[in-house]
Amino acid sequence: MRKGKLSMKITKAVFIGLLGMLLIGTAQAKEQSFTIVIEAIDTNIPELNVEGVTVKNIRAFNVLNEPNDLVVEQGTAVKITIENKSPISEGFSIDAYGIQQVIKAGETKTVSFNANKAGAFTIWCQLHPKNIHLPGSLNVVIDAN
Ligand SMILES: [Cu+2]
Repeated sequence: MRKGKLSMKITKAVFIGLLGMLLIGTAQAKEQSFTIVIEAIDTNIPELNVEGVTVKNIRAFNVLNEPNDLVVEQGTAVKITIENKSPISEGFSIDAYGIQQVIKAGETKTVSFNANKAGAFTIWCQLHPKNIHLPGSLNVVIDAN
């Protein structure tokens, strides 16, 4: 009888202990959210001479992501909301994480992934030439703890 009661008490204590560990574990799970705005800076080239041909009033864009650098600790559940303020569709790719999205003009999309690979990874637009689209970077750093 007595022995039975004691083992039940231990079980209860162990259960509470496990529950506590679980709760602490949940609290320590890393999550990070970012919002990236794809901005297009309108550039007007008044006159351009290419191979003897003069072209006037050319509309061009420089596209950049703001912010362009994201830093997270390895193992973080990352959620990125991408807002496209460019007048045309833009791409959003992070090759190492298999991310490749197309966001239409004025559209917002969300990507979620677990940053389980450490390193510096280029965030780029797969739709347009790299010289008009400034690349960004996802830096996954090793947990200091
Ligand atoms: Cu682009």
